[in-house]
Amino acid sequence: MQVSKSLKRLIYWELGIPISLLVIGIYHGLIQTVYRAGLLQDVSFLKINYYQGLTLHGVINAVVLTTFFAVAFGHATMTYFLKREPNKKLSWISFALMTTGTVLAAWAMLAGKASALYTFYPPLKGHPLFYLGAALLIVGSWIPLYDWAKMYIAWKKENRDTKTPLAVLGTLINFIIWFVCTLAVAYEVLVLLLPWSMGLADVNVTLARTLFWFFGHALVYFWLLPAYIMFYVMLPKVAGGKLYSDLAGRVALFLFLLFSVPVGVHHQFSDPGIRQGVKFFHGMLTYAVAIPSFITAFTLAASLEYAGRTRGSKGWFGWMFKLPYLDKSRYLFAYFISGLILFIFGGLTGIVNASYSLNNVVHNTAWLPGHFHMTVAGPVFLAIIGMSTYLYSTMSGKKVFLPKINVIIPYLWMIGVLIFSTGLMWGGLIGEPRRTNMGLTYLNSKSNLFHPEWIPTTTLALLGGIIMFIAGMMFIVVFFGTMVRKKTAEGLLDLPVSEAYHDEKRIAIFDRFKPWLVAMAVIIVIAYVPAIMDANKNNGQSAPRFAPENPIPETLTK
Ligand code: HAS
Repeated sequence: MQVSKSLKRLIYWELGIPISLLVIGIYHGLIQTVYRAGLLQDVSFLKINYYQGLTLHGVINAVVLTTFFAVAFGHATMTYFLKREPNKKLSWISFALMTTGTVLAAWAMLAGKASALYTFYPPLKGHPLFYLGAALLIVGSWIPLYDWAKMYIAWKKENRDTKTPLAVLGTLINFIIWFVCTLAVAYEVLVLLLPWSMGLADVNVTLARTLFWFFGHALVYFWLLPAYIMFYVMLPKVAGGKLYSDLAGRVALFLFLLFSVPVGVHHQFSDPGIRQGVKFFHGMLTYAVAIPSFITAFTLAASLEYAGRTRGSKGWFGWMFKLPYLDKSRYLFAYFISGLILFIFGGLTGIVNASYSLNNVVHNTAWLPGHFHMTVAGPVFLAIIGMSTYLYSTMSGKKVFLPKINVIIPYLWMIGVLIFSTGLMWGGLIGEPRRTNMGLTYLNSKSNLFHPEWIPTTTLALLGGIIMFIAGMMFIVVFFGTMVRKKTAEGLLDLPVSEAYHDEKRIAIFDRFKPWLVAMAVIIVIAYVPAIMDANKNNGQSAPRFAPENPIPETLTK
């Protein structure tokens, strides 16, 4: 479909800004693996401190890129499926707020004044402008939901008995989850962290962490759902088949609405301030939030099997060999399938984390980044970069630069992540810590803390990191190479849309938000009221204080 120049420009900027920053984000990922393998034995490299680099890596890749992309992709899907464009003024205001927020936070991080990591909860403290930047990025990303809801209501009035398009349902559900979960982090930032970082008040660390994780786990589904929309709506089509069941997609999306938020305490199993019963309940709900992903795994596998059989496959597993893995004209398939293969392992390791007893073994070890690079740096990152190239190239009418390279990038990235995460998880199981500049100590043969058993694990992670870096840079070349090409066709917003193999008839409950929103609110209240009460009571005032740059309690250093 033809869309206005203003919308095109908006989407290009919303893709282009975070992808430019990605160069810094990816570079700092590589440098992390170099420090950890003991090849860098210093507190900083090229004047950027270890924790400063780690903060830049996490904030750019996991917060800025994902948020900008979700908004850009939301504009594309809502416009395409509802056949109307978002309000231009509001969309540009949202963009301006997000960009200002990013600039403020980037300044604070680059100036070394906010090495508080991407989770930015206390006791690590950042500059007030870092928190203000985070708040502006979030507020800016709220605006489109208001606008899209209006577009949806107008569409619904004209199409009362038509099923809501799956991509529209997914986008609205995703941004409702985002709105609800960011309320907690907005409160944390504005009421707790800003006054604390300006030296005006003390902070309740347990409460701040609890509010952060109210946001922090729902955040991972905010990252995931745009990829899920692509998998349900586009993957079967680009694979040459059909979506096995449309209803399965709807059920999965509504289950995410119910269970994405009330699970955050599974990040706090080791926090002494929160009682066992709350941890147990959040643990159970964490298993519940895995169900929509299991539904997705079976539905997508059935859809891919159908595609393989349509292409003439035989036997039980023959379909796997008939899919268009290296088809340059269907390069989105390569990005999607590589992400899905990684997610099999990312999902399974998530279930390990969710188990209270197993969590005691892996918490705060290198296992964790092993898990989350097979999720957020797996299906999420690959869907984001594949779709960014796709959206830019189709909307601008420019052919993809280096199409042969473009189709192998996701496989190279997948191999890199598999090696990298194996190194991290293996290390984690033998006690290797996460978020630690190991070049200074554990991987430094001159230190009395030297741990030679972590040499193979960190070397493996380094090897994976180098491969990921190469694949990441190849993507940057393809994306910006496409941008500078000449236009050869009319630029259109054109998304691949799958037909459903089972197109079940409309069921009212899966086309209405109200009952689900009420259920969502009830579960959140049950899960979080006791957690917040505990956090308020056990504020950890008597716990020793640490400054970010020094691992020794402040009381002992004064
Ligand atoms: Fe997680 C920590 C539990 C999913 C991201 N997670 C993290 C952190 C991040 C993260 C960033 O319970 C670290 C935060 C920090 O810095 O401290 N996670 C889970 C569970 C799931 C899960 C149960 N996580 C994700 C996703 C993420 C993500 C998605 C990003 C996008 N996670 C945890 C827990 C912790 C945690 C604890 C805290 C640990 C601690 O101690 O700190 C589930 O949602 C996973 C369900 C997924 C599946 C997989 C389905 C498979 C599919 C692929 C099918 C493949 C096909 C292809 C069809 C059940 C859909 C077949 C075709 C062929 C050709 C083979």
